[in-house]
Amino acid sequence: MIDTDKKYFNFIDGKWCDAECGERFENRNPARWDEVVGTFPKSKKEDVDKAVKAACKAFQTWRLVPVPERARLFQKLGDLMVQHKEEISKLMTREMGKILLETRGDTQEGIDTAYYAAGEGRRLFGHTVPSELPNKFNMTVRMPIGVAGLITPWNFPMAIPCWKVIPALLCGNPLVFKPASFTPATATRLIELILEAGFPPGVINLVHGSGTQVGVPLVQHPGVDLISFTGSSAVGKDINARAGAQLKRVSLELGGKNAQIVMPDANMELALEGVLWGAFGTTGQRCTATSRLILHQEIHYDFVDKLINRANAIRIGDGLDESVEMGPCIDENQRNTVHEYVQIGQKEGAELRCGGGFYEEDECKGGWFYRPTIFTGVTPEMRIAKEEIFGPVLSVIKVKDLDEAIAVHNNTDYGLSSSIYTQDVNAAFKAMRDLEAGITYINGPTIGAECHMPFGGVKETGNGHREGGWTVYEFFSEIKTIYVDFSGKLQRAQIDTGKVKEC
Ligand code: UN1
Repeated sequence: MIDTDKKYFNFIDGKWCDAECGERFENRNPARWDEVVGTFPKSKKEDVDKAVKAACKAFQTWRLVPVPERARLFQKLGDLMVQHKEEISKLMTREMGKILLETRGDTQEGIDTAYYAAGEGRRLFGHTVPSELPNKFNMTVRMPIGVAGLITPWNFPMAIPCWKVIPALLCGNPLVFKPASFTPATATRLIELILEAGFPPGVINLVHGSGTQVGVPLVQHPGVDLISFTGSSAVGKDINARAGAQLKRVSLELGGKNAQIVMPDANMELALEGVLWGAFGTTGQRCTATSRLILHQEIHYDFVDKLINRANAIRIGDGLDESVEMGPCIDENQRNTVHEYVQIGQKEGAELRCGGGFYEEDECKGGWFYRPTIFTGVTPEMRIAKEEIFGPVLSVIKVKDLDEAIAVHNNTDYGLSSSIYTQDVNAAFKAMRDLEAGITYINGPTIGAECHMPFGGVKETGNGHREGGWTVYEFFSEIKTIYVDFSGKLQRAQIDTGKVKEC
């Protein structure tokens, strides 16, 4: 039995609670808009203040817990997530629409991140470095920073919160977590499992609500020491300006306009499967989605022909039905944005080859479905070739050789993920070097990052930090440099040096 219209709460200072104002907002299923998944506290600045105060208090004890002890709790969390994987994934499909196959992958990415942290807690290495003076010892250690403000998007409701919550806590930072208001139920399940795993309640504070009412006060709160945000470049710039005014450490994971290049020597079936998965997986609503296909002119005609046939055959519907291949857009606004871009593409002179409209057949009338859409004849200057659409729309650009493919690829403000299909090792290495992106796939689609590898982009995709892998632990900890002088006398660096006696 599906539990609809459930009442969810904030979690502040160890207690489940409503917003101070008592107001609530609804979360609905984008595949069946009349289904309310739950109601959530419509929090405001006063709730953020309470949460930050609780996190500041918790910092004083949490920072002193040995890192391997913190890590042990992540082993338990991973086990609990494995146990609840199916239930979490179904809830996620209901609240944001992507198909069950993908929400299971999303939950798995959270599980992998928890187990990775369980091991990382026994590393969190510093350096020992020789001193230039005798009887002196130099080293660096990694210290917690303070209260972490975490703001996450709706397209990966479990994986992305885990990418932030888990390393923040492992490094000793209590947190205030504001999940996207489209996916607050999955976020709440994560917090419930974290508590069940045995984390001390004060270190985790969950505040539901909008970007303006909760996100902005969180970013601006002087008690918050670092911010990690994933979302649009426009919001990222605003956060950076606000947090930068207080010199906070900020990690921004922003938009993308990712492309797959296909060369004539590529394995065509593989390239075809790759672009279908990259462009229409998650209904194109990934920051890593393939929204441009850069095709060599020699294969353009045949490739496009096959691609259109396959795109037209994609089964659209409610993601809970295992036979469905593509779910809805997140809401009506997003579907309208997608459609506006399709109209822009047509006005710009691109050729609409498939899709291009709402999908409202049979059982899909009550949801925000859009047909897989492909444009050919796209030129690099068109808006559909440059702007992030966040929907199932693919722009195909024809090129004459590898140099042009790379130039076209780089002709965007973004630089997250990139891909090339080729059997030519020279072309592959040239692409690895010259594609302006934080991630390059050879013979794989632009989506599919693994949790133990650095994740992030260049240009307007971010501000240089990386999530995932060992690199995210660098963001969530501060390096402290320590000198221990056991000579018993004043030794002056740079001055009392150069006195090596004969041995
Ligand atoms: C995102 O789109 O915001 O590589 C993250 C991928 C996923 C993560 C995507 N593992 O597509």
